[in-house]
Amino acid sequence: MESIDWNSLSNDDLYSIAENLKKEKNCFILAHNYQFVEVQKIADYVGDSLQMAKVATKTDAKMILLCGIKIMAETVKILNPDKKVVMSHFDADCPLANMKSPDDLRALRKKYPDAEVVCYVNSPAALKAESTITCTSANAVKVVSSISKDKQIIFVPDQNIGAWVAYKNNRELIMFDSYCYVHEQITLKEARMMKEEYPDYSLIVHPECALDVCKEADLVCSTSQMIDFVKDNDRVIIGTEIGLYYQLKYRYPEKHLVPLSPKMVCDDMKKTDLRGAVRALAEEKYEIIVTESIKQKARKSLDRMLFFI
Ligand code: CIZ
Ligand code: SF4
Repeated sequence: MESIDWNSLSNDDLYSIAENLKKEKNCFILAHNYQFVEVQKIADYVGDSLQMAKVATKTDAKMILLCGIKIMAETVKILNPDKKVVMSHFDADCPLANMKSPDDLRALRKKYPDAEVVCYVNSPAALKAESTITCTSANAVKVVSSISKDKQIIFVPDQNIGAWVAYKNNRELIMFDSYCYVHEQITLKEARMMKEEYPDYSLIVHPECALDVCKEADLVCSTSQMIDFVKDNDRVIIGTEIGLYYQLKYRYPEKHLVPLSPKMVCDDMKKTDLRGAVRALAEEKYEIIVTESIKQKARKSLDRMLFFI
């Protein structure tokens, strides 16, 4: 592979190199819902972070290439400790996940020593290791409602999902002020303007959007739940990172879909392109390593959630 001139290859060349390398290396490729469609085309499975981690436990491939961001690859590694997990890009990660450190969470736990700590899956393994249970955007409301009313709850790291969960469960949560810049930038005014422009469309949004935008939506859900919704419905405004809109347009070209805003682009999710993904597969450079003690503690928090669903 050393002598490949990567810049000279067409997409067709890259697709065929990827097919050969997958077989040669016994590698299973996962791509997140927000990835470019071209990258999703080389994947054996496309989904949200939890779906990817779970599917990875079912393959007997020796190696997994994750096209997405580092924290998702860590979750895959924790649930698949015996497999080599490789990332598609050396520094694609989630700014929301890294706004606060495990030390910040330890300080909060000190202040509220009896609180349960619920950690949204978009977080580094070291933060999950400091929590009692993990949740995803698909089950956050349910996970929190399973916790006894007399318990205080620390919910990290995303304050917008936290606000949505608090609103749905009618209870207070102790939170960080971390947020996802891709989703939080959407204002209520913009959401209302789209509804006015497309009055017969459903508005579906991700709970990383601000609470007032979520309240305006017909459905607040994860990306996998958005895909299920579009399968059964037409005329939908897609309120999440733009990659999901492109994936849905590709899968359902006949449907009437519009993005809530073309501004909803995650720079880190877009660091991986087809060339980079195939090169990462060839070179296996960006292996994910999680230390043993963090792996064990984070696994407990993840297992509690998996048992739950
Ligand atoms: O959990 C994921 O994959 C994310 C970040 C989005 C979603 O809700 O599916
Ligand atoms: Fe993180 Fe937001 Fe990008 Fe998702 S869209 S990876 S939450 S910054």
